[in-house]
Amino acid sequence: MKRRSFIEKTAVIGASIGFVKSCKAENKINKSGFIPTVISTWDFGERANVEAWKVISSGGSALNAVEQGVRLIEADPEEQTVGIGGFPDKEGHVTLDACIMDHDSNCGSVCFLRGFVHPISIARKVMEDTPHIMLVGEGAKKFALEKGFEEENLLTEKSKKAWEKWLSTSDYKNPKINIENHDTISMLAIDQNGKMAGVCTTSGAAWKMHGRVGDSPLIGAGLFLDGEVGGACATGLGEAVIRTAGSAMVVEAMRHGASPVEACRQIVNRIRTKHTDVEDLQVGFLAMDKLGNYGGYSIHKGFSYAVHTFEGNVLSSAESLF
Ligand code: SD4
Repeated sequence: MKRRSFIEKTAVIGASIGFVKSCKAENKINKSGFIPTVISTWDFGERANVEAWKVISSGGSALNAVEQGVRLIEADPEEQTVGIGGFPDKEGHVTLDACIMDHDSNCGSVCFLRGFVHPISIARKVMEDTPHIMLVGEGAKKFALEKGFEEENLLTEKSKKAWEKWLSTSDYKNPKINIENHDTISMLAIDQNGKMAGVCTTSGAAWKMHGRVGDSPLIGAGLFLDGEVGGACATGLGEAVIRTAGSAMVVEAMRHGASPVEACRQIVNRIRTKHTDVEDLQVGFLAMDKLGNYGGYSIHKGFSYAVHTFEGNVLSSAESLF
C-alpha cells in the first residue's frame, strides 16, 4: 500500500472509532510501510500494552512483546478473568486457557490448565520445545513442571467469595461481558522488523462446567495470525467464536481485501445470524494487518481496546452492531 493511502485509511478507521491516529512521526514508519504497533483487548490492554511496548521500542521481537504484555495481567490477582485471581469453574477450580502464534503461524496452546500463573509462557514452550501445538489438563501440568514452572494456588479469597455467593443459587447463565467485567486479554503486535505475533489468555467463563474450554486457546477461534496478511483475536462468549472459527475467518476476510474493521464486522455479523437471541451475547474481535492498520468490532457496544505506537498509547471503543 502506498504511504498516502495508508495514512488516509488509518485516519478513516481512527475517526470511525473515536480518534484519529496521527501519523506525524514519519521517521518511525519503516521504509517498508509498516508501523510498529501493539493492540489489545479491554481497558486492561492499556497497561499490558505499556509492557509490550517496552520490548518493541527497544528493538525486541513481537513474540517477546506479546508474551511480556499479557503476563502483567495474568499476574494481577485483582483481574478476575485472567490468570491468578480468575473466577473459578462451578466446582471452585481456576482453570486457564492460553495460546500464542508467531509471524510464520507457528503456535502453541494450553487448555484446562490448573495451578500456574502464566499459561501464556507455558503455551510458548509448547510451541518452541515440543512437536505439538496443544497440551491439556494434567499433561499440560506435567509439561509445565518439567519446564520449571512453579505450581501455585490461583484461587484468591476475593474470587472464592464470589464463587461461594454464586453457589447459593448455582444459576448458570452465559456471562454478560462488558467493560465492567472485561474478559480475556488478547494482543497483536508488529515489531520494528515488521514481524507479527499474537496471544490470547483467560480464565474463561466464570462458573463454567469443569473441563469446559473456550475459544481462547483454540488456534483459529480465539486467535489467528498469518504474517502474510495479519492477525485477529477474540473476546466474549467462546462458544459463539468457536462456531464460526472466528479469528481465522477475520484474517481470511482481510486476505480477500477487507480492512481490519470491515473484516471484524463481517464475522460479527455472521455470528449474529447464527444466534436467534443476541441480546445477552457479546463477542468482539480485534484485527491488525501486516502494515499496522487495525480495527475492532463487537456485537454490543462497550468493547474497548488499546493501541500503542510510537505516538503513544490510546484507549478506544470498538464499533458495534448495537
Ligand atoms: C471464553 N472467550 O472462555 C473466553 C473468555 C470469555 O466469557 O470471553 N469468556 O469464552
